[in-house]
Amino acid sequence: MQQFLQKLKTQPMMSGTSTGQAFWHSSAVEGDDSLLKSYSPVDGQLLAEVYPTTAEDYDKVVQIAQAAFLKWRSVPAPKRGEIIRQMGEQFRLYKKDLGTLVSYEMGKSLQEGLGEVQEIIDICDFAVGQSRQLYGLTMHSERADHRMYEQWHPLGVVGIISAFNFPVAVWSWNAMLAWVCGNVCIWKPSEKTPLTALACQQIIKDVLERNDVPEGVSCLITGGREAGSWLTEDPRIALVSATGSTRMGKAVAQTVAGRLGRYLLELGGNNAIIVSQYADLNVAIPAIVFGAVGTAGQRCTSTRRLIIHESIYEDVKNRLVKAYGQLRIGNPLDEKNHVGPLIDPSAVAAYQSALFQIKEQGGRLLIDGEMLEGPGFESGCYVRPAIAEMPAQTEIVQHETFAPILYLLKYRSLDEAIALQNGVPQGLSSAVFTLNLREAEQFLSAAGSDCGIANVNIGTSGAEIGGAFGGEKETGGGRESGSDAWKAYMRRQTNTINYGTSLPLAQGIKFEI
Ligand code: UN1
Repeated sequence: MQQFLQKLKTQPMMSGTSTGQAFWHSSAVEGDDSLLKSYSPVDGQLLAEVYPTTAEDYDKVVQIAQAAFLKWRSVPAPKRGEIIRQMGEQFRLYKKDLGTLVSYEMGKSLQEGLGEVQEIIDICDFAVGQSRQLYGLTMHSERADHRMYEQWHPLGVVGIISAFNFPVAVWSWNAMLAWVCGNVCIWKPSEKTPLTALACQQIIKDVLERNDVPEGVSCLITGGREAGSWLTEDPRIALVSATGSTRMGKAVAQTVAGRLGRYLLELGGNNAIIVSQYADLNVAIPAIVFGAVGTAGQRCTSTRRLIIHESIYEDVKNRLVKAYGQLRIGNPLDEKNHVGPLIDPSAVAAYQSALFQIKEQGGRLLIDGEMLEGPGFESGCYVRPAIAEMPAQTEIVQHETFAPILYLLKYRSLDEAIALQNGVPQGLSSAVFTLNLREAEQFLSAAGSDCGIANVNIGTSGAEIGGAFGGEKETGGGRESGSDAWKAYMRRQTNTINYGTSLPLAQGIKFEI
């Protein structure tokens, strides 16, 4: 990885122009204290200082992106797909380097860092196939000698605002599909993980250059909330795809809707697993533990609530406490460890505040969380995953705390369990563990889970890229990644063609002149 970081460092950052085809941009000067600092939560090291994009630079980026769009939209979609195929090859080549950097900059386990790069590779493969399947329907016209069909055209400039927890995969879901659809992209990564974003641009740069892709098809701007608002306020940005908190998503939605632009939101989750008396606990327990402590509870899909049938409640509880006792917390680059750090000290403070509120709201901590100190934990970002028994879905349970806290609740009937599962403002992912067909089908029916993702005998996290990813209610309603999510990056056009010698009007209207 050292070599890889070195390569990133030597990449020139020019002012007022681009760095080759992959465009990342800045005009900040040496010694500028507005530099974005990327600290690793693994060991507290300052990894890099990144120039933030200025408002002037942003404007130039958009102009270059707009010019690129005029060319890129006319490249045949399968040819665009071929370029994405080559990007997939590049990510295969750099999987270990990028996965390690993701793990080091963000703090997730190395396995999960590698898994994240695998998601990029998978969506590249998916997008290649998609490039030959941007299908529209044909319709039978009610008029003689007429043909009707629909086609899908690109939107233009797509803004992608991504979050720290999946610093590269979520960008790739958006960018790869947006590109095969003929759009150009401006990516604003989280200010907490700028280095992995720069790495992605560097990785695809060769492919863009080799294929003479117009400069500006892949743009990157760096900065905090202000840089995000440039995208949301700008009528030149046809679609803003944003991943992050519900609070951020509401602001994005209001601003973009105010200019009647399009938005695609992937916001908070508060994901529950129902553990039925018919569950195979040998399958359920590892799924629960991975869902709750994987990525230190910082996935949108992390398991936060466990709704357990009263007859097996004690058994499940005891097994979980035992499993948590075996968790190894520490440097995520050491493959022996299961749980790495939280992203930064403010995330630790939010976790500590949640633990306090749990006690205040009548909860009982079965495994008391705490911030870990001592050798190996110097960054101040490591915490012990906690389990809390709750008397009800109190205020803190309704809230998405981005940390490894698992709430236990008891139920008697499946109806009651489903009501609890649905009884929160968020609607991303959900699961039931049961071997009972009736229960499984009820959970998946219209009267079952209200989430965008509903699984049976699989946990809430770790979705494959082939399905549409996203959720309902405060999760924002957007769908990314697989299935027909590509449609969000295109505009539909209905075409009616008259190949006859007369002009019949629709609805049989007579109009003689
Ligand atoms: C996210 O947390 O924003 O399903 C994305 C999962 C991953 C993606 C999570 N494939 O857990």
